[in-house]
Amino acid sequence: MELREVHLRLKERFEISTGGWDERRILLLRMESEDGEAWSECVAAEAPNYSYETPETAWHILTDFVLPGILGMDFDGPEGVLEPLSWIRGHPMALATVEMGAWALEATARNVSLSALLGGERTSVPVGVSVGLKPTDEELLLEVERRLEEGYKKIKLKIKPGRDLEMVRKVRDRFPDAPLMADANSSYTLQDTSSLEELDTLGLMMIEQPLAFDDLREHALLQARLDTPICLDESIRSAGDTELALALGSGRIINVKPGRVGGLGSSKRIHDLCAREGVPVWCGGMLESGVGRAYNLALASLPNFTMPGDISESRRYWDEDLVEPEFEMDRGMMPVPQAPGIGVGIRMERVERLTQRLWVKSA
Ligand code: OSB
Ligand code: MG
Repeated sequence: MELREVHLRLKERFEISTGGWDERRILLLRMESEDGEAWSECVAAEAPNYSYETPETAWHILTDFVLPGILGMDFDGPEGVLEPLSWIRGHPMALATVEMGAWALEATARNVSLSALLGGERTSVPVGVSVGLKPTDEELLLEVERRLEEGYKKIKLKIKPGRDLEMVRKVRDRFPDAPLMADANSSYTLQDTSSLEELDTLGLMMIEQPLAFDDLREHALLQARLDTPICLDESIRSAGDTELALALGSGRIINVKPGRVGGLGSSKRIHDLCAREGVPVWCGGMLESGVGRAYNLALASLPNFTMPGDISESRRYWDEDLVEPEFEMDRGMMPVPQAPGIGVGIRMERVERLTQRLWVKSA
């Protein structure tokens, strides 16, 4: 096992209601077994502004507990790696790093793509782009125009109190038929219901996580007041949370991020549950490098991922990605890697050059 921290500069600053990113601190895990090797990515954000995990907490949990807890052991299948770790409370992004890598190892061993192993049914998927908060509306309009020209099938606008109604209305007026949605990253409370009722009139596909990151009850009260579907992101950490959210009516769409929900097995359970309930899901993103993106695309090839994911092209994030080939879309459709395992190669010399720390342990 080899865990490393790689620093990768974003082409442009990305800002959401709770903070911003200029650079990613990405943890990359390489696991080797008798079946081959697999690379996976930890998606924890640099600051605890999305969830409580950060690269620092994930490094600690991975190197002190998770990796030593499974090193040298035999497993029947990918999800088996979580069993000896089931005593660990929380830290889904750290745990997902090994669980996802185990799926890739299994795919490599069976000589199939990760998509095929997961039960994916499509070789390309519709994708969208998440557009961060901009200093001015003019800059936002320019970026939305550019992204629509590039062919993205969903434009997600980040919003926060004070950068919402007027801003979104300008975008809607300029692009009357565009597939627009808004993501608040938990920056409103029920006190803001009247502003959110105004957003409700702007023809948005959905409003993502308007209320608290750990809430389901208030989202249900808000959803009852809105025609626009609420999409839950931060509030959903498991299939259990999803069942509760659907029972309460907290939202009508689920954003699935494998890191947030503890891995691909958990993601599949959420997918299957939502498919049974007739609730659409889509795959969210955490500004991953190409390594994480390969996993997201494999997951998004499952049949109930009916809405475009936040899975943008490599060049939307980086001057140069960590994988080859880089991810490129064709008229809003992104090819799902079909080669065995995650289906993309690691640019090793670039990864080595960007590595800030390395932890290595063998059985
Ligand atoms: O809320 O979906 C979010 C990025 C970091 C943290 C939270 C979110 C996001 C995004 C970016 O929206 C999606 C992407 O392009 O990876
Ligand atoms: Mg979100």
